[in-house]
Amino acid sequence: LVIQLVFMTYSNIFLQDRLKKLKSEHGKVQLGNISVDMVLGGMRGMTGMLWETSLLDPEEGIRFRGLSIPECQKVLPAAIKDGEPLPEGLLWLLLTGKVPTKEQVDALSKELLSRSKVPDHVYAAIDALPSSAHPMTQFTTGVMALQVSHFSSRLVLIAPLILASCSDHEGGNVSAHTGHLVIFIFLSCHLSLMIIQLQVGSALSDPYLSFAAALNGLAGPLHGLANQEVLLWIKSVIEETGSDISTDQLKEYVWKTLKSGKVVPGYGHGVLRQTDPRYTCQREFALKHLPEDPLFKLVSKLYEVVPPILTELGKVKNPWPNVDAHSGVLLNHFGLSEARYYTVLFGVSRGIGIGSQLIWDRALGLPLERPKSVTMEWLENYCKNK
Ligand code: FCX
Repeated sequence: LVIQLVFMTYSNIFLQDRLKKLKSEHGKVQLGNISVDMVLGGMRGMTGMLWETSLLDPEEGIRFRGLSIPECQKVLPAAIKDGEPLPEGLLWLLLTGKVPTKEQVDALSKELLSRSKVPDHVYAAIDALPSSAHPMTQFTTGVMALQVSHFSSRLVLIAPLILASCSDHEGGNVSAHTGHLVIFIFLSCHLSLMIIQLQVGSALSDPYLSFAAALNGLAGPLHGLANQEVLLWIKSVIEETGSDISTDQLKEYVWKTLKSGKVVPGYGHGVLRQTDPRYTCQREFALKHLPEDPLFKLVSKLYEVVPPILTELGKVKNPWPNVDAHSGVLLNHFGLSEARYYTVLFGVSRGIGIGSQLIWDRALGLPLERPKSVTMEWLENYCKNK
C-alpha cells in the first residue's frame, strides 16, 4: 500500500499538470450547444463535468478506466479461478488507473479490514429507527452517524461481486452527481487524507454528509430503487398469473402496468441506448449458474416481450433493459429474498466508484459546481428574441 500511495501521489502531480495545460491551452474550446430541450430535460446530454474513473457510451455502455465490463472480468483478480473480479480490485483500478495484482488486492483487503470496526453509536442510531424504516433510510442514518467518527469502511467490500459492476457509471447519474456536488470522499481513511492534502478545495462537506446525500438520490425508484421494484413487480406478475405465464399473458401484464401510469421497472436509461452491458454480464452469469431458476426464465421472457412494447409507445428513447432488470433475480436465487434490501447493496457498490472519483476531485482541486439555472419566463423571452 505504501507503493500504491507513492504511485498515486506521483500520478496526482502528473494529472494536475495535465489539467492546468488543458485549461490554459484549450479553455475556450466549445464542447457543444445547449438547447432548450436540454434545459427542460434534466440537462440530458450536456457535457458539463470531469469524471476520471469511468465513461459511459450510449451504445457500448460503461468503461472503467478504459476497460469494458468483459475486459475487467478478464484482467482483474478473482477470489477463485475463473471467478468474478473482486471489488477491491475494481477499487484499485478506479483509484490508480492500473490493474492490480492479486497480492495488491489482498493487501488492500487487509488494510480495509483493519479499519472496519463500526462504532457502537452507529448501531444505536439505526436501532432507534422503527423496524419499518426502509433499509436505505437505515443505511443513510448509519452513514450520517459515522460522520461523528473517523471510520473508514469495509462496507464497500461486502457488495456481491455481481454488483461490483454498479460501482461507477460516469458522473452525471443522480447518486454520483449528488455525491460530487457536495464533494464527498467515502474512503476518508488516512490513506486518502494524504492525497487530499495535495489540494484542498473550498466549502467542502465531509465524506459522510456527502455519501448520505448520494444515497438519498439512489433511493429513488427511477434510479437505484428500481432493482427492488423489479423483483416486486416480477413477483406480482407471478401472483396474478401463476408461474407458468404465457407470452400473451406477459404482454398483457406489461400493458396493464403502462396503462396504470407506471413505468416498466428495469427498462430504459437516461444515457444508454442499447442493452446495458451490466445486464448482459449478469445474464451470462445466470445462464451459467441458474438456467432453470423460474424467476430468471421470466426475466428472459421479459427481455423478448418488453422492448417491442416500449418501442410501440413511441416516446421511450431506450426500450432495452438496464442492470436493475436482472440483479434482484440473482440475489433472490442465492437466498437474499428481501427485495427492500437490494438498493443498499447498490449503494455499497457505488461507494467504490463515487469514493474513487472524489479522491481525484480533491487531488485535482476541482472547483465547486455551480451550473446556471433560468426561469421559464427567461427561456420564453430568450426564444422569442432569437
Ligand atoms: N417504462 C415506461 N415508460 C418509460 C420507460 C419505461 N421503462 N422508460 C422511459 N419511459 C418514458 C418516460 O417516462 C418518458 O415519458 P414522458 O415523456 O411521458 O414523461 C419517455 O419515455 C421518455 O423518457 P426517456 O427519455 O426514454 O427516459 P428518461 O431519460 O427520461 O428516463 C429512466 C430514464 C431510467 C428514468 C426511465 O427509462 C425509467 O423510468 N425506467 C424505469 C425505471 C428504471 O429502471 N430505473 C433504473 C435506471 C438505471 F439503470 C439506474 O439508475 O439504476
